[in-house]
Formats: sequence, structure tokens, C-alpha cells
Amino acid sequence: MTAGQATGVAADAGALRAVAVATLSANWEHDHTVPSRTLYPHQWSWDSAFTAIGWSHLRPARAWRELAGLFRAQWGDGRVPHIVFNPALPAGSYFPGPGFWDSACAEGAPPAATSGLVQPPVHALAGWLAYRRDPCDAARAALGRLYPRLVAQQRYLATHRDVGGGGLACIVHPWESGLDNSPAWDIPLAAVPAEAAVMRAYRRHDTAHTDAAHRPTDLDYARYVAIVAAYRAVRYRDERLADRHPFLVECPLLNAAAGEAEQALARIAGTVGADPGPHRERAAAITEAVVDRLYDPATGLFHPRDLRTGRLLPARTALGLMPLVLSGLPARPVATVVAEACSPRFGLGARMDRPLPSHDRTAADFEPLRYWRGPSWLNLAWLLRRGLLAHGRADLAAGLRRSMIDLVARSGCHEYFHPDTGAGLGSPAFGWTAALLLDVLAERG
Ligand code: 9WN
Repeated sequence: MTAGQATGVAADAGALRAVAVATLSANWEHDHTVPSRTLYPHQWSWDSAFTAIGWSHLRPARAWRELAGLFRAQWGDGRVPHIVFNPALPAGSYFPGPGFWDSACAEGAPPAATSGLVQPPVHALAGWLAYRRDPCDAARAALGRLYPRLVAQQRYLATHRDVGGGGLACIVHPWESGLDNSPAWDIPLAAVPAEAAVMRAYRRHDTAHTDAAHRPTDLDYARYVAIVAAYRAVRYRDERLADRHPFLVECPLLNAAAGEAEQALARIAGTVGADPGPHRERAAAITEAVVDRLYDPATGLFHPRDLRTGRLLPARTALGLMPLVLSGLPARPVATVVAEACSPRFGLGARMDRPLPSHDRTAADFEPLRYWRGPSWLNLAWLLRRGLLAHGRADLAAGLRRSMIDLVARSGCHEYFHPDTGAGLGSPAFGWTAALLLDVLAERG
């Protein structure tokens, strides 16, 4: 099957699996998987974790190469950059490219050109799942090599990024959340001084490949660029972020991923001869801090906390459901998050007639076509499904699994999907959609 056919529609599980395999194979690039050949032709951090999970079903060696390649670009302080640039590609194949980031200006940056930001740390989980699927000697050795790097990644978040001092990591840019233009960020982003006209000096790559009406606006981009410029100006150092950085938010998804990473690290530690105890303790501490600092009993959801104002950000987005992945989450938030997920806002059910949206369907600013402001993404559904299974809701997890499969059967491995019609949006032949589909297909309903 060709990459072109990989964008098509498939009827049965076998054909669907073949579409996903063709997509992942077409996106493989010597030691990593590109999220998309057109829109995102380099290596992205959390995409690589998700695609490693997909490769573990097909060619486990590639899962280990993917993760090892990403962590080769880890910085001296432990941060895992959210983009690792492929030097073979021409300048202009992505904006903002390596020249804009200028990672070489930073102490401890790797030889490879990278961004200076991070993304949710879902890599320990990916490593653990890949190992569990194929626990051979080579996999144990690969996991053993990865373990200290995963620990350093967590340490970076727990120390450099605990700007609020409450045991949670803060993000310094909306791109670090992975949900770039979620309505969750509208308030803190509006406080970043910038003008859309600034973008005349740059050439956006995304809008050359996809409908501009589906993407963040020029004003959003002007602010994204301004925040990176502020961080780059201090060579991506994290000291005194509270005094000088324009965007500082504690994100429920990133912190839930960090808590879940400690659980995975505890299991990995037990396998590679390290002590699982400290990881279990940190998982419990992160879970407690997520509840203390980000749970709002009034909405029953988790909300990001803006460290510049001290306030919780009010939008009810899918970010607020993600702490369900924490297996130690207390019963009350579990119950209210599940109730919210099943409400008309998100429409979760044992039978779903529409896919999980990225934002509250009933909100005035819900936009079914624009990036993370409404459309459905397979990675969010996959994370929520893990949370539902962790908390004994196999019935709802099965409904979500069915809706994930139906989406790809209808529209192919698109980057994201229309939350009402299921039509494919963004880039076709998208890496994590293929990978996570393979993962849910491999599990029984
Ligand atoms: C900026 C690669 C990445 C994903 C993000 C998604 C999008 C980049 C962009 O694509 O972000 O990092 O250019 O829009 O929002 O989650 O990792 O797939």
C-alpha cells in the first residue's frame, strides 16, 4: 500500500491496520517518525513517544531507535526538546526553523539543532509499553539505557520548572502543552504584548499546507514568536522565570503525564535493577499536587493555573479530563471528571455517536474546524481511555475505543477530525493517529 492510499477509508480491522502500517512506514525517517511529511517534517517529542507505541506492534527495534534518537538530543539540564531538526531538510521546511531557535546559544544544548521547549513527558510510559509488548533481552538493554535519561527528564521538570513551588511543573509556552491554541491559553496569551503585523517578517509554513481558517491566527503566532524570543534572549535558562517570563502556566495534561511517567519509571526501575520506591513516592506527590492546585470542585474538572495571576483558567477543555490517567486520583475527582466527560460538553459514552472533542461543545468559543479549539484528536482519546481503564470504567473505555476506530475507518489517518461529522482535517497520513490506532486495534474491545 502506498502513502497515498494510506489517507483513504478502510472498512474492516485488517484493512484499517494496513492503512495504519502504511502511514507509519511512509513517515519513518532513518531514526525517527515524522508526524507528517508536509506539515511537520522533523522529529517531535511527544509524537515520537506515541509513534514508538505504534512501532512496538510492528517492528519493536524501531520503537527503541525512535526513543533513543530523541533522547540523544536531550540537553545537559535534562530537558527533552520538543523538536529535533533534521539537518538534511532545507531551511524553510518548517517555521520556526533551527535558525529561529538558535539552540546553539544555550549552554548544554546538544550538537543537533533543536527547539528550547519541552512537551508532555509521555516517553517513560511509551518505553514501558514497548518493553511489556516484547520483553526480550535487547528490549531490556534498550530500556536500561533509556532509564537514566527518563529520570533526568523528570528531574528537569520537577526542579527547573517548579516555578510555583507547589510540586508541579509549569509550561513556558503554549506549544509545551501539545495543545497549542487551546482556549485554555486565551487569557494568559492575551497578556503577551504582540501584534499580528510582526508575522509579515516571517513566512509561516503551516498555512502553505493547510487551510489558514483551521490553524492558529497570525496574532496567536506573533505571541508564540514573542514568547520564544523572550526565552531565547536568556539562552533558555530557567532561573528567575517568575520575574521575567511572559507565559507561566501549570498544565493539567503535562503534570498528569509527569505523574504517570513516575508510575512507569517505577515499573521500569523494577526491571532494570533500580529502586522503584522513589518513583512511587513522586507519583503520589504529583497526584496530590495536581488535585490541590488544579482541581476545581465547582466545575468538577481540572484547570490550568496561571502563575502570573495565581488563578485557575476558566475554559473547560479536554485538558481538564486528562488527570484521569493518574491511577492514584482520589474517588471524588474521578467521579466528577467522568461525569463531565459524559455530559453534553464532551459526549463520552459506552456508545458514542460523535467523537471526543478537544473543547467543550457547549462553549461559545467552540470551533469545530480550528486546531485544538474543538476538533477530535486520537491522542487525547487514547489518554482518556487509559484513565477510564485505570479507574474501572471499561464500559466507557470500550465506547471511546470504538469511536477512535470509526473515525479512522471513515476518514483515514488524519491529524485530527471534525468533532461532528468525523471528516479528516489537518495533515493526512499523520504519525500518532496511525500508531495509536494500531495500539487500540491490538487490544480487545
Ligand atoms: C508546534 C507535531 C506537533 C504536535 C503538537 C501540535 C503541532 C506544532 C505546530 O504539531 O504543534 O509544536 O507547528 O503546530 O499542536 O501537539 O506535537 O505533530
